[in-house]
Amino acid sequence: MTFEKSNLDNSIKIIQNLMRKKKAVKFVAITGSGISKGSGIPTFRGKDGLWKNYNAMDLATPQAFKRNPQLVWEWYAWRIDIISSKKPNSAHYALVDLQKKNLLNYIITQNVDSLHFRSGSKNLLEVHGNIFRTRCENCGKLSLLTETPKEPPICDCGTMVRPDVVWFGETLDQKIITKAYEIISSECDVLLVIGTSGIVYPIAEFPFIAKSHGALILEFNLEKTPISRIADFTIIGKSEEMVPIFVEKIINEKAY
Ligand code: BV8
Ligand code: ZN
Repeated sequence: MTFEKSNLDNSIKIIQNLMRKKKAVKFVAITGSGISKGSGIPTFRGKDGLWKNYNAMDLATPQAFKRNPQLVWEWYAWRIDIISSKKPNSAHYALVDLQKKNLLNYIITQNVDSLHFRSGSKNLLEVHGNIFRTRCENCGKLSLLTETPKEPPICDCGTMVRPDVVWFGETLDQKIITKAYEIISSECDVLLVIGTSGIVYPIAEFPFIAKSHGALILEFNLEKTPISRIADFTIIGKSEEMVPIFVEKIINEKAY
C-alpha cells in the first residue's frame, strides 16, 4: 500500500491542518455504486458491472420501459433481490460516524440501493431515486415495495407503475438537484468523492463545481477517473478499507 498509503496520510495531514485553522470544517460526500461494491452489489460499469449482460441504454430509459415494461421490470426485480440480501459496509458506517461528529453534513448519492439510509445516514440526497419505491406517472402516487412482484404493479388509478428512479434521458428532481448544487457550492469545505466513475451527468459535474468554490477534493476509487485530474488527492483502494481509516484519523483529530 505504497502510493495510496502516502496519499491517504498526506490528505489527512492537510485536512488536520485545515481543522486547526478553520473552526467548523464542512465535509460533503458524493457516492456512486463503488461504495456498495464492498456490500456485494455489482457496480454499473467495469468487468463485473450490472450492465455486463445488458446495455444500460436498453433498460434504464423511459423508451425501454414503454417498449418492454416486463423486461425492464424483471431487470429491476433481479436487482432488488440482489440488494435486499446485502447490508451496508464499513464505508457506509464510517460516513455515519463522520456525520455523528457533526463533520459530514450531507451525502449526495447516485445509488438507488438504500444502503446509506439503512446504515443510518441523515441528510441524504438520493439524486437518482430509490429502487424500492415505485411511482405512478398518471397520478404521481409513490409506493414502497415490500416484496418484489414479478411484473409491474398496477396503481389504484389503473396505470402501470414504474421504478421511482431517474432513467437516462430523464431530468433529475429539480428540488433535489437545486439543493445538491447549493450544498456543494456553499456548504462544502471538503468533498469526499467515493466509488464513482464520474461519467454520469449532471452529478459528474459536481466535483468540478465544488472545486471552483474552493473545496478540497478527495477521491476514493480503485482507479483514476475524469475527476482525478482536479482531485487534491486520489486515494486508490477499496472504499470499504480506505474510508474507515480516513474517518477514524479525522475524528481523532477533532477530539483535540
Ligand atoms: C439528465 C438510476 C437532462 C437508474 C442512473 C451532459 C449533461 C447532461 C446530461 C448528459 C450529458 N451527457 C450525457 C448526458 C445524458 C446522461 C449521461 O450522463 N450519460 C452518460 C452515460 C454519458 N445523463 C442523464 O441522462 C441524466 N439526466 O441529465 O437530464 C438531460 C437529459 C438528456 C440530455 C441532456 C440533458 C440522468 C442520469 C441518471 C441515470 N440513472 N441510475 C438505475 O439505477 O437503474 S445512473 C447509474 O450510473 C447509477 O445511478 C450509478 O450510480 C450511476 C453512476 O455510475 P457510478 O455510480 O459511477 O457507477 P460505475 O459503475 O460507473 O462506477 C463505479 C466506480 O466505483 C468505478 O469508478 C469503480 O472503479 C469504482 N469502484 C468499484 N469498486 C470499488 C470502487 N471504488 C472504491 N471501492 C470499491 N470497492
Ligand atoms: Zn396512479
